[in-house]
Amino acid sequence: MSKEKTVMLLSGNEAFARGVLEAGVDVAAAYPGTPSTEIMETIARFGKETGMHAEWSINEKVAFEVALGASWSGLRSFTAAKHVGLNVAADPFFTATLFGGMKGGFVMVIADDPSFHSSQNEQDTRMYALAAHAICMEPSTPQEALDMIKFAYDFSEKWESLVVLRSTTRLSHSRGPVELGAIPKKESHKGEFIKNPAQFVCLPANARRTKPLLMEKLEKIKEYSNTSEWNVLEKGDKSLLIIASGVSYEYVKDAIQELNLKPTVYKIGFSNPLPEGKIIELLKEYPKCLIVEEVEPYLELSVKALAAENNIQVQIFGRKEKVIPISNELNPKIVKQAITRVLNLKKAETEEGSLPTNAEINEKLPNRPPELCAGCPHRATFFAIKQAAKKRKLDPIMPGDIGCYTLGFMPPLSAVDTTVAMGASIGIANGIAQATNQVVIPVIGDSTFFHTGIPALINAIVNNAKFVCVIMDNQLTAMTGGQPTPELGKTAFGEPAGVVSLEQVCKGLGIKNVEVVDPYDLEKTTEIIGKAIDSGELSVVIARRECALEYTRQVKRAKQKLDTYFVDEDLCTGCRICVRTFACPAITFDYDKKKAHIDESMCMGCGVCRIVCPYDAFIKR
Ligand SMILES: Cc1ncc(C[n+]2csc(CCOP(=O)(O)OP(=O)(O)O)c2C)c(N)n1
Ligand code: SF4
Ligand code: SF4
Repeated sequence: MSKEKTVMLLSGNEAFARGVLEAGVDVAAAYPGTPSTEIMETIARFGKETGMHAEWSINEKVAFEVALGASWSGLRSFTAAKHVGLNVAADPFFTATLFGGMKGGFVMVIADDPSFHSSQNEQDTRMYALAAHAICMEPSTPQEALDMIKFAYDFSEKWESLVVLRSTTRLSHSRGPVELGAIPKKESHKGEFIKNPAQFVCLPANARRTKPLLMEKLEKIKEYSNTSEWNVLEKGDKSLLIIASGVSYEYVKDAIQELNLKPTVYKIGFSNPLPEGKIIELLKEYPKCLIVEEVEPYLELSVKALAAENNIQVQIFGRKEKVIPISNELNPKIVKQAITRVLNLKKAETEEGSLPTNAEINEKLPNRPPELCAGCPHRATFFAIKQAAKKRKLDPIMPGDIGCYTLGFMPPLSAVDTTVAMGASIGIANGIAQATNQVVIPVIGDSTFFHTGIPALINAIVNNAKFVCVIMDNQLTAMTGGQPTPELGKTAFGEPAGVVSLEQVCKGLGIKNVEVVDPYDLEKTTEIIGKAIDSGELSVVIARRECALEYTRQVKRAKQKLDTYFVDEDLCTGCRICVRTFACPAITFDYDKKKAHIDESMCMGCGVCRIVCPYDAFIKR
């Protein structure tokens, strides 16, 4: 009797996680970042019973090194990150791909974010793979995400090479039916590191020997790529060859169906090394070729180079010809327009049938700018910094960082002057403090401080940079959904773990002025920040208060009531100080009555508005 298949509707990220479990991975390590976060979250939810080790590492570089160490010890290992996370891990990544020696399969998923949905830039991980000579694959659907991961482990072990799976936001976050396989039961998740300095000591002499070997290996893998089952040729008519990868392939399928065309489509799933022989063969057969891909012209540059090197007379269309936009996500409509232009079809044919684009949908939706939640402790900390500066008639420079508190740049707080990359607030503060006589107050979250803030603070100590570093300590990584920070003492599985104290770290570095304040105690926080400014010394103020969203969740889970506030209209003078300067989203202003108003369904009862109002009009219910 045949066994029933189990099919589930999974997001791409859940499918990656399921693939990790089905591949019998022993060690998984990651640092959160949209759009990759849910991969590790899912592994953390279901991985414990397999006996594997799963961890939220302190940053992507450490996560990569944890996985590398495990792979070199003969275990199947995994890491995941958002695209900019690969920048943080780039140093060991480049060397690990050169040296190889993966005894246990080592697979990493890097999720790119075309359209900058939750990122400061658009990067194309395929370019990294090319530069680092890493094997790279691109799934198009959640089913492929699962299947490719399992394949990638066998492949990684066969070639002793790291395999990078490139995802994008649309694949990571959209759902599709996925046929599940079995999760193997393993006796042990322990390996053995067998010493081999020629393989694992990445010194120049070893690297010189390793590089030609790597190039030889890649040539062999290129041969494999030409016949790989992940590079799929869908033969159509001779009018056009379309080469596409990742979710772009899905857009191509929709577009040609809507246009009722049948061009030939070559879907690239094995992206580095590319199936060059197969591409050359195909280019010779078609008058026109359209390249459909997201972020950078990775395929386009290679295909054009292959055509030129081999004197193939084919017109190739992509970004350079402005047929495919140079930035942002694609969609079926954009692909339809591209095909229409390349084939000189009538324009009207592209306008019918397509779903509206994101931009078209957004135009119709009410504008809701992102803002700090009601009761967010970061708002109170920003307010205190501003108050302390105002009292001293100062306009401090406030280099900001990446986390919920980045939203402090919005008016009326307008309290973030720079944001570049995780940990950059303190680094940039070093630079501005050395370059100017201005007062500098970098603001950084607790998770970000542990991630990459600490070296920049050490840099300030050893170079006599003077500034007041404010660590906004909400006790978790709020922006990516509340993962634990080192202060929480919890593993990814929720088990008890060691704790690292922020104040002890700062004091241990030798900083004398380290203070811990509660931002809800606005007066005290303002006073302490003021004192730190007056000292003219390198100081750290840790503003510690739990994330308001997390607190609200806990109260609701415990079926308790929040202590909300309301406005006593007899006391409210209509001065608007609360909305003009503090701007908690639970507070609005009724222009008919000329009174402030609290939406108690939003209020979480922090009580900070009570201190902000000069007329004591905010009353606890
Ligand atoms: C290199 C890199 N990795 C991951 C991210 C995703 N990310 C954005 S902010 C953030 C941390 C936020 O935590 P924290 O600093 O504690 O601030 P909070 O959001 O809790 O206020 C993370 C992981 C990123 N932007 N860049
Ligand atoms: S999630 Fe938490 S830290 Fe982020 S804005 Fe809301 S209250 Fe503030
Ligand atoms: S108490 Fe005041 S500041 Fe706090 S959440 Fe409620 S309205 Fe906002």
